[in-house]
Amino acid sequence: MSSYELFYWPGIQGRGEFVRLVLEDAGADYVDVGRKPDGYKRILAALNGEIGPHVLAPPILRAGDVVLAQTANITRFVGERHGLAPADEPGRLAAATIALTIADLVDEVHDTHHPITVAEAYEKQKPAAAERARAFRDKRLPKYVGYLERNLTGDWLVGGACSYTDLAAFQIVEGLRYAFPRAFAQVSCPKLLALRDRVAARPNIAAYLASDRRLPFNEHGIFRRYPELDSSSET
Ligand SMILES: N[C@@H](CCC(=O)N[C@@H](CS)C(=O)NCC(=O)O)C(=O)O
Repeated sequence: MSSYELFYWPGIQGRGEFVRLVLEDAGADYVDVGRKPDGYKRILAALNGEIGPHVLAPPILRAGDVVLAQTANITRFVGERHGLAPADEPGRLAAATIALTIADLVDEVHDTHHPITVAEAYEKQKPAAAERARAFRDKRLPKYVGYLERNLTGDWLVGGACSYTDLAAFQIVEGLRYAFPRAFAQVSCPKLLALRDRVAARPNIAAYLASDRRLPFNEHGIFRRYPELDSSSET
């Protein structure tokens, strides 16, 4: 049996991708349950409490007797077990703080296409989505990107080595470039872009990105390319 089982919806990167990147960089032995033939059924069973009572939504990770959810919590857990986290407590807390802030950013990206309810499709909430996306592009995107940029005083976000937080920052750059190519291009963040390249060049990450385990972005995940939600080309 594998050391880790990741329970996440099939067919999308979504929040599961933040977990996959840490497992892949660590070279961990894991099963992406959602991509197995009975995966969808097993995810529904997990959400029904079958593997533990504390989980409400994917991603969920099982490691032996340990079952946990919440993306930043999972990436911290795996990162700390595999040397992808600072060794000292202040560093660990700083990495967790940044990871939780990135989770907030992910929520805000999600809300650009689902500003009213997750129970209805984007197509049913387009006017609100347009307003929400404008506010996100104008204020929130520059604020979060600026936050990551100013945390980069060295090669990595916390301490002297790559941590799970850097892998999350990589995914943010990839996602924002996919979903908001024009708005993202307008924000200056040379250090964050250099971090993205350093992460992409890590051997296990490079191998993962070239594999069929790395799903392409699509319009079912968190980062969706709806050109009408990006800046217009003139601005
Ligand atoms: N704060 C949670 C959010 C989890 C979440 O919203 N998961 C989505 C998929 S990315 C889901 O399927 N949610 C179902 C639900 O909330 O009922 C995290 O960061 O993991």
